[in-house]
Amino acid sequence: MSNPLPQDASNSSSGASADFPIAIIGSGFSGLGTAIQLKKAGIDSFTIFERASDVGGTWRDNTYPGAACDVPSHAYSLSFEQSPDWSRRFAESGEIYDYLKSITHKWDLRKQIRFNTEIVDARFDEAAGTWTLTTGDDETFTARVVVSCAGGLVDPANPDIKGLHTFTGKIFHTARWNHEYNLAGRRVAVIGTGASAVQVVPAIVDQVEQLDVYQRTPAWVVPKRDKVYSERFKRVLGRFPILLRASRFVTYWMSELFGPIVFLDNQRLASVGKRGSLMHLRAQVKDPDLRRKLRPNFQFGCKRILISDEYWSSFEKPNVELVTDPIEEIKSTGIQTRDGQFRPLDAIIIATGFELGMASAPFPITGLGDRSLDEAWKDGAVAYKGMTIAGFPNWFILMGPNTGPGHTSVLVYTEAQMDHTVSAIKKIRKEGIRYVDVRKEVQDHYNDGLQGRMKHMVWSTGCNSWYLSKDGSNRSLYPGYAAEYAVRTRRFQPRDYRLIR
Ligand code: N01
Repeated sequence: MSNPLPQDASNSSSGASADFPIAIIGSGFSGLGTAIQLKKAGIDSFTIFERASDVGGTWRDNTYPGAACDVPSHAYSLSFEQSPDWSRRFAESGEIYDYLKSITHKWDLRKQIRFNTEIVDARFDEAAGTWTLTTGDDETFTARVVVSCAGGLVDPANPDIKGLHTFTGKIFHTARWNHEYNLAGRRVAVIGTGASAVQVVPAIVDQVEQLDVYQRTPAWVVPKRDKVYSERFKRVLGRFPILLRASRFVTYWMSELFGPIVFLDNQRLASVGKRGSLMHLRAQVKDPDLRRKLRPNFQFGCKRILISDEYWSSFEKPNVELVTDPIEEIKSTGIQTRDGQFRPLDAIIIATGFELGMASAPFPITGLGDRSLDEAWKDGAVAYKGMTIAGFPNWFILMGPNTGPGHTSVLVYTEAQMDHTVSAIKKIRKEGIRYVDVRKEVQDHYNDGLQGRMKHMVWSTGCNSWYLSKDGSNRSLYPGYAAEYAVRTRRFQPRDYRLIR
């Protein structure tokens, strides 16, 4: 049976359509932020579908020791829900999770969230202008608009290493940390040296007996300069919110100012970042042999820049070994590298990132003319401004293709997407439009421009990273300033869409 979503409680006061069910998929930053913006616009007729049993997305799932954001919290929080209470410059995962729970509570969102409800299929009905969503329990719901906030870096990627499943010790991914297992006194391996590893390695190094870090590619690391905020500082921020806004403003514009060092393919600019990172390496690691192994040989910014004041120095500790010889095989009691060396282990921590393949389309989605999104995206994920896809009307994606930053807070992008989506919903509702469908030629023109600019970006300089699809194209990041993306995205432009009444 197909249940309509709840009616809009605000309809009578807003004078808008009495029945306009909206489905939001996911309750991380994007889903909660969209819900709040809808409420602020007087639209209450939404239901959030969440496959887990709580809100929080990434920050509910990533609980590994050391997990924290790498953008200062005054900027890595919603601009319309700022908090003076962050305990430190770069908040740890638990504090961000608490922040997300607190805004959920403040806006009384839980009653509109269906937890433990995974959407497994979505199909558009052109005549009715509605989406039918099917859950894992085979329930169906109809919605006029779907806002997909399913997130990009969600499902853990396990490495394709021979013998991975034969290991008889403990083995777990950073994004599914095993808190029952005590690492104290154990021989532990970390596979991978990306953003997750750079945080977990220093956090566990002093607990374990032996730590082997398996590095396939070294990463550029820059100083973090974290600091704890005093109670007095937080009180002042609480009393004078303008200072909080100023802190956010400075972080935002500094990131924009230095952004080209990180995102442009420009040797001279990159050398500024590279020099800073190499100075950091020299200060952290005294052993020249070790420094040589840790020094990246690809352009600064090509992979995500990592920030840490403790990662590189961890390798000078007597219980840590940096293993650069490729892994040959995982055996039942340890790892063997290609040089024939076998290192016995009690536990293996997989820090190899996330499955990105079809991040914005994690289940079958069928649009106009029975066309599936898999089919539409067979040559790669494309969307207009990363949000709407021709042939998939009234479907909005947050954190969709080419909307990630390499240099600043992703929330700048998602907030612009929330504004765009809410302004589209307001128009559809007010004018009784059956559906809006982005014009194919507008979408193509936008993406041709985007991919043209991509050639001038550092991510295209030959390194391998999760930013790139299998065919080498970049469907992840936005090739430019966050401010530019926000300005061109914030408002829904009806002329870019077919408006079917
Ligand atoms: O994953 P990654 P991550 N054998 O893909 C290696 C966000 N994030 O979880 O470089 C051996 O960056 C791989 O090696 P290589 C953030 O956006 C944010 O660390 O491909 N090694 C690499 O070293 C980030 O960018 C935060 O040669 C293998 C590592 O595993 C994104 O999540 C914190 C391998 C994967 O690095 C992903 O970060 C954490 C194999 N078969 C994450 N396969 C913060 O905000 C892969 N690797 C702080």
